[in-house]
Amino acid sequence: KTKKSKASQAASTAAAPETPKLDKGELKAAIVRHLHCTLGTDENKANNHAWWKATCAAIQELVLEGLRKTQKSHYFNDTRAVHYFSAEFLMGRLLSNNMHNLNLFETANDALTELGISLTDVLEEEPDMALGNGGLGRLAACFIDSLATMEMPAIGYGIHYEHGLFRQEIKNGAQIERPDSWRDYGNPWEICRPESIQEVSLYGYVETKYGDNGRIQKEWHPGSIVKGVPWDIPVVGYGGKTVNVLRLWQSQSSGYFNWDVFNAGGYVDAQVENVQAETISKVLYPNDETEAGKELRLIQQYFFCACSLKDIIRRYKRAHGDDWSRFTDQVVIQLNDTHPAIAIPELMRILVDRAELDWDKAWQICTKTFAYTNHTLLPEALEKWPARMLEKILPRHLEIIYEINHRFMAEVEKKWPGDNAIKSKLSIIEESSEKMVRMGNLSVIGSFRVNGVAEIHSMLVKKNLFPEFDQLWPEKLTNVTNGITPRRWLKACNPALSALIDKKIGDQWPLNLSQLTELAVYADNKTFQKQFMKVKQDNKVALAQTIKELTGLTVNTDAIFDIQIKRLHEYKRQHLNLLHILALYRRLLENPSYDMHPRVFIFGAKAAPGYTLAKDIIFAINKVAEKINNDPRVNTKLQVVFLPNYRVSLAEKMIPAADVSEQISTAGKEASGTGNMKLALNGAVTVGTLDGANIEIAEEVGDDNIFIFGLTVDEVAELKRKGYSPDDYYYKNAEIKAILDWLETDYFTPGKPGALASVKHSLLSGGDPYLCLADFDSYSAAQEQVDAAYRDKTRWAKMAIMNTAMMGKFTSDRSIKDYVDRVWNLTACIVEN
Ligand code: GPW
Repeated sequence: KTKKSKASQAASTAAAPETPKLDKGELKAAIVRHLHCTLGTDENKANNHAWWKATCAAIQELVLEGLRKTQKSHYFNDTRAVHYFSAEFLMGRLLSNNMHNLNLFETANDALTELGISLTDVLEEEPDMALGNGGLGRLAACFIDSLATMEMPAIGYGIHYEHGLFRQEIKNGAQIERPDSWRDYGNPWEICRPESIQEVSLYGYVETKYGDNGRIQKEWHPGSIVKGVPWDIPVVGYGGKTVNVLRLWQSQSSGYFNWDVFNAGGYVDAQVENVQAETISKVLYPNDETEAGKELRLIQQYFFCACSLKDIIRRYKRAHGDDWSRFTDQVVIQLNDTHPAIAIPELMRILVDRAELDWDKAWQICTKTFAYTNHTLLPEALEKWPARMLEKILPRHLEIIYEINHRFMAEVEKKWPGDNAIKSKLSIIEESSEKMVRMGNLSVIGSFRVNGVAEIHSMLVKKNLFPEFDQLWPEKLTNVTNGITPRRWLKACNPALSALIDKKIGDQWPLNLSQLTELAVYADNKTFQKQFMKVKQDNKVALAQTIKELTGLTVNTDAIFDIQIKRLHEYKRQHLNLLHILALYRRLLENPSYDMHPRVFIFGAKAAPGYTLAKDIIFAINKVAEKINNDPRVNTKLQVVFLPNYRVSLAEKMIPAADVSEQISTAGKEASGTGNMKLALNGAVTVGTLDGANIEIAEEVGDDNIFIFGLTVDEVAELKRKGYSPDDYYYKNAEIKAILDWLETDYFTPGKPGALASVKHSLLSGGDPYLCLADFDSYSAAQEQVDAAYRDKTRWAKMAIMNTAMMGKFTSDRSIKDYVDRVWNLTACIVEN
């Protein structure tokens, strides 16, 4: 038994998880009852899918009880709430998460075991709720988990996509996209709320009228109207006390304009309009970090913002009537990137055109309501919409944006008289050949606070992206470093490590992750090292089994498991990892006794369907993998795995088994990263650049427990300023040259020379925009250090333990606390049980 440390005493104000609301017998009875009465089957006929649904239904009963109590508490206390607007919520599976948060996981496991059913198999039946692309969408999911856990009044608003992110298949090494159908057989968690349907206008024209008071009035005559149908997903906090909701909008034909057509015998024509309306929420755009400029995407954004604002205002009016004076006391809206930025002119339209507030009053309300999170500096990801497109779809909003801009330009003139360069830089309108509306500028101007997602990123937002805005409003720009929920990303996904930690420091760490520092005193303890590394080894064996099932490959579980999992993007540099793998392969061929510990390189990544080079890199990884894995000269030391269809539920299997975490983006390009935090929390050691949150991870774990390599942000800028030429590295570094030339032969693609050439060319004639060649030697050297460190078992165990021990900062509870203190000004609402 260990003594309680100061940290855990301080945390004891945070409530311990409640004793389960049901015992094993009661839960068993509830599951069987749902099998009979909800599923219409019985114990003998039911397959795992039916057992999954029945188990969900049994758990959902408790979830809904919590939801009802939470809503009652929030209503009676008239609480201020945060409204998290996000085009993406990457929730993953919910059953395991909800059971853990209700402290019913063990009970359910026992109950199902007695029924002769494996909980593990049942959990595998659940399709991932993949309504997001990557980090940005998963961050939203972690944040709503933390908000509920911390008992903050909060609601997530987004889109009820019929198809989430595509399912990836690999055929002959290449990515194929298949539609994701996550709710084809029903979703047991969601509740339709027809009583809260909203209508949204689109297209049409604006009429200018003169009111009785002589005021100019604008009236938008829409060309079409669609319905937004809300689906609520309960979000259970850890401990099960607060249950918030994620409200997702599904588009539906309003039938409003269709009646004439319909009655005139136009049954078929009316169906066409239905199809158009229902297209809005059909499918998630699969482009991560690229602005597509597509009309449907803008309509999606406006659709969910307009529905959500109407919903918020309806709820506000129910308590406060037409008195707008308390609106900003009750409502704060967080914009997850610029995707929901159209909410700013929409709120102005409601206040000015509908509520008939004067402009200044309305603007004051608006700029006290919105806060904006920036997640990238990549120019291709900064959203801009053609003014012509806005004019067509949202004519009144374009007028309002012009008015916001006009008034803002007057402010800029006051601050920098006569400086037209600054004006054209800060203007919401970009006066290029095609006039564009800059959603980033609109978001900064319309928000009271703007944050970046890691220290270095926020610094660059201030210094490079929005320096003049920072001068104009020195308090506005700030930092909130990202975080991850330790409930999903340690407790639920790594039960063996969680149990070991519980035994050492108690079971309160999921609520106060800084308590993990208490593990640091055992970092040199031989027994603890053995236990910790035994857990890692068992997790590697389990992942090896998954690899076998998914790819047919048998991997060496004594090898270093080296994992890179994230969307495929040049800036994330999966191809730098690949170059290094090719270097190892070549060294092994040239020198069969080349001294390296066996290593398995494991990738998971989806490429945007239209991103050719990203797909080429996936193809190259698969072709190189095929060759290496079948080459008996090297495959005892080197193996390469590409796991298809990377997603939240696969991440949960990979992360606990990682020895090495690859976080190798070009410095300055990865805003934060969150996979870096998940892997380190599970005892993986990072090989990383000084980019995003890697810098803060290095500060926490210390230089001895991380492998940092590569150019810094300043060095990258300096190299680009001087003029970077990848040819210099190609011609001066024989290994780089040999590897790149190898890619152009048919060695990896027999009979098809040049099949991998695009990867080479992107790094030479393509200019190597992300400096793979410049960082190659440094990366390769870092990997040699990894190899040496791993061979020293004691040293490695200590490093792994220290990574887990020092990750406390990166709980999303801390991120949420920062938002609460620095942005939202919320107070918790204790929900009575
Ligand atoms: F481009 N991120 C993402 F900024 O996953 F909008 N998708 C995106 O479209 C964007 C950002 C956007 C990621 C960042 O790349 C990552 O560094 C960060 O950790 C994550 O957002 C959450 O902040």
